[in-house]
Formats: sequence, C-alpha cells, structure tokens
Amino acid sequence: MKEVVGICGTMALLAVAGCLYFGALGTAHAEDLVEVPIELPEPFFGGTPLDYWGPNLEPEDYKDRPPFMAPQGTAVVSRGKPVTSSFKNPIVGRLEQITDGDKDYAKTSLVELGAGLQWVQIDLEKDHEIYAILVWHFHEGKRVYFDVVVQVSNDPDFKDGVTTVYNNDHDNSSGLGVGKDKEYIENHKGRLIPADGVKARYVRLYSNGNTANDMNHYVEVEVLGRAV
Ligand SMILES: [Ca+2]
Ligand SMILES: [Ca+2]
Repeated sequence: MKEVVGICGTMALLAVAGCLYFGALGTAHAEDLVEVPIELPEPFFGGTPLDYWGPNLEPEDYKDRPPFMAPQGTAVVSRGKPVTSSFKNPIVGRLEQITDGDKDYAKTSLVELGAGLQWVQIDLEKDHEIYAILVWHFHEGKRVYFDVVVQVSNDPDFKDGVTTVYNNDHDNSSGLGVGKDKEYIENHKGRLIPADGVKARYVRLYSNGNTANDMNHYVEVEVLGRAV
C-alpha cells in the first residue's frame, strides 16, 4: 500500500511539473496582446453617392472595427516622421500633413497628388516591428481608390527586401504584382492593414486615382509598431 501511494505521489508531481513546464512554454511563445488605441476623426455625413461597382469591391462596412490587439508597447510610430513622394509638390496641401495626426475630412487637411500611379513613403528613421498600417485617403464622401498597394522595406528605394502587406491591384496594371486584396469604400475609420510584426524602416503606399477623379489623396497614414 505504501508503495502505491509513493507511485501516485511521484505521478502527481510529474503532472504538476508538466503543467508548470507547459505554462512557461505558453508565456514564452505567445506574448500578451493589448488593445492599441486608435483615434478616429469625426465622420462626414452627406456627399455624392458612390456610383461604382466592381467584382473586387468588398461590401460597405458600417460596423465598428473590433479592438486592434498587438504586443505591449505597440503605438503610433509615424507621427511627425518624414514623408517623401513620387509627386514631390502636392497640388493641394503639403506632404508632412500625411503624418501630422490631423485626420479631418476638410479640404484644408487633404493632400492631393497628381494623376496616375503615385506613391508616398514614410521614413520611421529606424527599424520597427510593424503591426498595422492605417490609411485615410479621403472621407468627405464615399470613394474607392484604385491599385492600393502597401509595402515595407529597409531599402529607401524599395529595390531590395520588399514585403507587400496589401495589394488590391488584381490586373497588375501597377506592375507591382497581382494583388488578392479587396477594393473598399473609404470612411472616417480609415483602412487598417495588418502587418504581423514585419520588421522595416520604410513604408510605401501606392494608389492610382479613384472613383471621383484621377488624382491621389491622403488625409493621414499611421504606422502602429514598436522600435526593434
Ligand atoms: Ca493629416
Ligand atoms: Ca489595376
């Protein structure tokens, strides 16, 4: 009888040890995620109804976005960071307004680039783990922007080590590869593009006109991440 108790005791100890071992393993691999606050601008009501449909357009989303969860320490790392562009002198506004934190729909908060495929690029000034990129092209009325491609790299010229995190250019008219992501209707919530902790210093966003005109617009871009 004493022998049996001894075996049971040993097994119980092994079970507890096993639990502790797996518990430690769990915390080592899955870092605790916390909600990252995202500041939204006031919505605009009214404007011209959208007269556009495409097979690649996702249904309009009226719901609130679920909380964005990322590892502790993730925050907006793009505020006030330098912005460059394929279109150096915007028709409306200044490039630095793309990272100034102002997301208002008003014309005075809008940056307008010329027609055709254009990009803007944010320099985070050092390597970051990037968990999401938020983009507000325009939200004074409903629009869809075409050939939205978002890439990250450590090469300011985007020739080497480029990771594409979003691409809705289904026919590869931009020459950046065939995209599988959806076209979407702009609103005040912006578009949240998950980036899964990819490491990079530069973020580049392409577009090629929209449903209202051939121009390209930005109200704000926010990169959610943390320094490496
Ligand atoms: Ca802005
Ligand atoms: Ca296209």
